[in-house]
Amino acid sequence: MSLLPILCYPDPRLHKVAKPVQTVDARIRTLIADMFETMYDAKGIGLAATQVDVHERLIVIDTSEQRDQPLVLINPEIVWTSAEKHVNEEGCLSVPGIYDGVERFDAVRVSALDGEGTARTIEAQGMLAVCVQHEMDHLLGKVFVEYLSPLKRDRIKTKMRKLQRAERS
Ligand code: K2U
Ligand code: ZN
Repeated sequence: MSLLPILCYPDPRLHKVAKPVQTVDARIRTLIADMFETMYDAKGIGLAATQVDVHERLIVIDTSEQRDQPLVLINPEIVWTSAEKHVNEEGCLSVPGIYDGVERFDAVRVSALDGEGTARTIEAQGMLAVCVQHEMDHLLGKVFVEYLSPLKRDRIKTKMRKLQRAERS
């Protein structure tokens, strides 16, 4: 398994729209393993393939306390959303150190293929529901800072560019 580099905002590749996975083959299974290793190493609870510069509809998630309940969503589609929504504080492995409120559905039902290529439907509530919606935005090329005001977003862009310049020097 390998650690994969995570794209950092405002990298334009984060705004590419992911294509459906055609076949759950050895390449995808290796990518899934590498994405989990990368997510756990980065202390994240979710990771979208877009964030590691692979533009296919694949998400890995583990919201468990013990970090032992991996969830793979291939070609995920939200098929139901709750009437209720709430604002939750979100962060993003592609926007390190930035946290802000985003309104999400309290609960969602998601149909997807699992890591074996079997069709599944999951009901998500709480943090899992927030994470699913956050990751599915990534597959559409959307980063959570795009829900914030233009002023906040510009300040975040400036901060991220400074951080990346400092890392290069
Ligand atoms: O997509 C990512 O960058 C992974 C996010 C997923 C996430 C964002 C907001 C709310 C829930 C999940 C990372 O896990 S951000 C780090 C983090 C860790 C625990 C709780 C919230 C955020
Ligand atoms: Zn994110």
